[in-house]
Amino acid sequence: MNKIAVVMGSISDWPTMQLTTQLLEQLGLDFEPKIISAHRMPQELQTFSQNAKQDGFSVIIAGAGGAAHLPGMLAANTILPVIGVPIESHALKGMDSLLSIVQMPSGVPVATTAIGKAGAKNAALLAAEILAINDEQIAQNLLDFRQKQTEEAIKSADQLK
Ligand code: RP5
Repeated sequence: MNKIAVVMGSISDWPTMQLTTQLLEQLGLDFEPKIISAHRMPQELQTFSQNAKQDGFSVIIAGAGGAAHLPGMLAANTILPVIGVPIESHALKGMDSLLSIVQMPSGVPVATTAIGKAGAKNAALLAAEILAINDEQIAQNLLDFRQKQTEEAIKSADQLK
């Protein structure tokens, strides 16, 4: 339990999704990175998403770019919360990814983050927040993260001198 799947559509998404796994690691969370392409690996997508809950996953983070059907198709096959990260694509700068992830039909939700790096990091934090509801250690790790972030923001004013 409390395991997070970090799924991406292609190895080309890894530089972005690595920001997710780095933050999960920093927060002390258990995660598994995977490449599952909605279009190139439809069978694998179905098998993974249908078994994810019984395989011990609690949250799925899914990053994809372009015609980014991965998060929505994972969500179609599971009631685990799915967080979608729109990868910044070359052609349309991630607007394509964002719109194809965020515009889910009613009944099958995907919690969609910002495009690119900020979204990848926030996906990790959102997953941690979901798990923190029932885990005091994760909650404390998140509070520590926030505290450090605040201190760094305050300290950054030193650079103005
Ligand atoms: C999507 O297509 C992936 O998520 C990736 O962002 C995009 C391009 O994939 P590659 O052609 O770089 O493998 O499925």
